[in-house]
Amino acid sequence: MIPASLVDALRSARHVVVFTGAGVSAESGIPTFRDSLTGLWERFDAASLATPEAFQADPPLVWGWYEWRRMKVLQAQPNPAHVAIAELARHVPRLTLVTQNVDDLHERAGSTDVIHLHGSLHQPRCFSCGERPDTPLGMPDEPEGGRRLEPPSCNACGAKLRPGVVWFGESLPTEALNTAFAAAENCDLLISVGTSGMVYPAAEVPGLAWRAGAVVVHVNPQPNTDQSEREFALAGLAGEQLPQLVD
Ligand code: BJW
Ligand code: ZN
Repeated sequence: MIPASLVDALRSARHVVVFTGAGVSAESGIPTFRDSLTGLWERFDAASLATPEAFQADPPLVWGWYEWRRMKVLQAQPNPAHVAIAELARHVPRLTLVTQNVDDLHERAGSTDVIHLHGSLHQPRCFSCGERPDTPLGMPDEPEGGRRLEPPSCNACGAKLRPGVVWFGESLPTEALNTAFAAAENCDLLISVGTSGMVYPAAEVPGLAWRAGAVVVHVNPQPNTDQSEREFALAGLAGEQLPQLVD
């Protein structure tokens, strides 16, 4: 059941921010990071895969693992949660979609102008000069967990390409982060979907909205917030809760 006061807040909102994490893509078969048993960091060591130092130490290990992840995304389809968010954008005066996800399932569900705080699996760039290749990567064929795979070389300088994601210790894209923070501070309602809220500075987004006076709702089977005034938790799967909210 969606609380009546939340329905009212959604009906009257002029600017809605939707802030998503890995949980929004879980029902598409994309593993999250920190869920017990199925989370990526339960099975793989973040420090040896998701840092610039890891890539420098062993480029084929890191590239092959990301190619496996990219393959899983290419094989996946948007789920009812992605579709509901795209639909919501057609029903409110203004919607800003901010995602921490490196997949393209929001775009494939029909969302536009998606703000990717942690980059994209689909936009590799040169580790050395930052140049992006002009031909897209092909369809990878990777076993579970990936295999060692030599990264392609940069056309401009010959150095290795790296995944276009934001690793631990790296700065988030400045314009994306500024736009996300400004939207949070200017919205009437923020819907946070499927995130553990553990990774900064992205995790600041819902709190910024709340402190600026917005209504905040968390959609998560394991809500991780103490609810306060103007704050709701819809305990359940994104693919079930969001279509109900948008109806
Ligand atoms: C469902 C569901 C269903 C399941 N429906 N829900 C302040 C304090 C402490 C540390 C720091 C700090 N500031 C910065 C740091 C360091 C660090 C950090 O935050 N560390 C913390 C882990 C402690 N941050 C950084 O390093 C960031 N950079 C930075 O700060 O730069 C400044 C700087 C420069 C130089 C030196 C130092 C600082 C960069 C962070 C980049 C994070 N990158 C990753 C990997 C991306 C590449 C890749 O994909 O491999 O981004 S980490 C990983 O976590 C990924 C995600 O986007 C991110 C967030 O995870 P998310 O989405 O919340 O997923 P989960 O798995 O955690 O949660 C899933 C949730 O879904 C759960 O709650 C489930 O219950 C739920 N769920 N099924 C709805 N069906
Ligand atoms: Zn280069």
